[in-house]
Amino acid sequence: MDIGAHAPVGDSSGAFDQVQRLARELLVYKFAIDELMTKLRILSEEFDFVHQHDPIEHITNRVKRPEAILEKLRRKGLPTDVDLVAEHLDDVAGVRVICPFVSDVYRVEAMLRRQNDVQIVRTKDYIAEPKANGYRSLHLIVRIPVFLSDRVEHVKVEVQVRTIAMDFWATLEHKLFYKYDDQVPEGFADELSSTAAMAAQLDQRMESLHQRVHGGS
Ligand code: 0O2
Repeated sequence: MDIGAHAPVGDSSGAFDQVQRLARELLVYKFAIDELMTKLRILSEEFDFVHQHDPIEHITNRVKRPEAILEKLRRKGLPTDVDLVAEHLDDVAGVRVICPFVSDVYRVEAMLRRQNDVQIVRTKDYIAEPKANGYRSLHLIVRIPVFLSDRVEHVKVEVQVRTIAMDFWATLEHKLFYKYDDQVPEGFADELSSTAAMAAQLDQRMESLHQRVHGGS
């Protein structure tokens, strides 16, 4: 089914079928998010119980809107067939994990890696290697099994793990510059990367205070 195509005028049942199919496709991503959220909540609560330190501050999630899926497929020059969405897009399902300290970001990654039913498909470490504009975060593409009434689907989820400082910067950068569509005016770019460096320094200092208070945990 091409989600970019419009059903012929008067073909209301065809259009209904298309919407139903797309809705069912997107439902599977919601289930994958639900499973991952449960896993992360368990890790958060159990680690806190054992070590008196919660490595997760909060978690948000979203399933990409159909219009945003279409827009991204078109922008990348990819087919807008609903059956190919899973093949072409890694971020239809997204989970964002906000951690207090940088060490917690890697702790969460390590705990996810230890789960047998979580396959890590790809890792992008923008903390070790920040983007040119200063963006920092750890991105994981994971695949998890979702058990449906008649089959098992292995669904991809993009997990962004970052500190409060990284999230503060990324959220404000997005608010300030989204309208420039990657063409940020020249003076702004330097100012922006210097604020990112300040956020990174804040993370380092907080990490060192954390190590003094909590040691290795
Ligand atoms: P949204 O609304 O957050 O989903 P992709 O563009 O995903 O096909 P790419 O370039 O490999 O492939 O993705 P990458 O670099 O892993 O980053 C994708 C997501 O990371 C973005 O999703 C943002 O959420 C976040 N991100 C990446 N770079 C920046 C940045 O410079 N600033 C901010 N604020 N966020 C960033 P989307 O799809 O852009 O949007």
